[in-house]
Amino acid sequence: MTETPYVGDFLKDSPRNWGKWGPDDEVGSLNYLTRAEVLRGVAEVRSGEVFTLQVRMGDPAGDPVWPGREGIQRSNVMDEGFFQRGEGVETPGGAHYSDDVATMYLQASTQYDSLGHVWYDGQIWNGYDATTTDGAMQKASVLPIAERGVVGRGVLLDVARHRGKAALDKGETFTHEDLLDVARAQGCTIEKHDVLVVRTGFIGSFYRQSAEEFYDGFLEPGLTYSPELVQWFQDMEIPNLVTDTIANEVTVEPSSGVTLPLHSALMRNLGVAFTEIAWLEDLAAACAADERWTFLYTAAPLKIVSGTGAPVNPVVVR
Ligand code: UVW
Repeated sequence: MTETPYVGDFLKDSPRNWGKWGPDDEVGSLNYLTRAEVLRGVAEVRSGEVFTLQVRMGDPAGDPVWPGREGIQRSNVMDEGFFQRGEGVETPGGAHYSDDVATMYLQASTQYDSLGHVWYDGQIWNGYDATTTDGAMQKASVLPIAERGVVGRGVLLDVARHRGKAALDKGETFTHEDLLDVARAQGCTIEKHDVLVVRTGFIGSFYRQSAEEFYDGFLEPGLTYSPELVQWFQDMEIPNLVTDTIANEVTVEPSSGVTLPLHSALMRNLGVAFTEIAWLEDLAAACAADERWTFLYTAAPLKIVSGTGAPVNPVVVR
């Protein structure tokens, strides 16, 4: 049996955008989303329909998360019961109020990863030293992405629908060539600087089965690494990859056995922003109904100082 290569060796010739936007850059390929790109996105709006792409947080059915993480834990710390028991602090005028406290993994809902979220060889995005992650991310945290915001032309590529499935199977892969085939079949084009919104149906399937079934032999479907795919992202100057899977790519790259190599090749090396666990079922149904697959994509994760990532509720207008 051949040994799984070290990711640094596996990606040794992979392109990098470090320094392209200066030595202090923390938002990477989002720099491609200039004002002209915002207007290109706005020009896609036709019907005024609005779609929100976040999954529910704290759903009684459970929240889809990477194994080892858990969904948000939310509890009331103030409600009418407190006031009825005389434990609430009455205020002049007598209005009552509720309060919640929540703890969560920042990657435990629809989220933006920070560009420094994954690394190898002791360096994160733009060449910052990996020790800048110690204790709190001093570089390439989610904050600069949150403060910038993400607005551009989005294109939905519905791989599941193209393959005639409600959801792709565990471990099922596709490439950038497949994305181009999907676009052709949908009658749309992927343009330079588009936000790629890729549907596998996998997060939708979470809500149709038990957690045991969903996590059994956990192996998400998704894009799979090849040097050609990475070069295509580089040539197309893709700013943002959005998918309805927990980690945006097939869990284990089948030919090498490397776990999540696109996190390193695209996020760490090219600075592509990753949006994961997106809810795409409603948007996909609308796109299929009138065969319009492009739209205005907008998003801004929460402004969490030093966050490794942050929840987000992207808004699409079509
Ligand atoms: C991991 O870091 C494992 O995945 P994600 O990008 O979903 O946070």
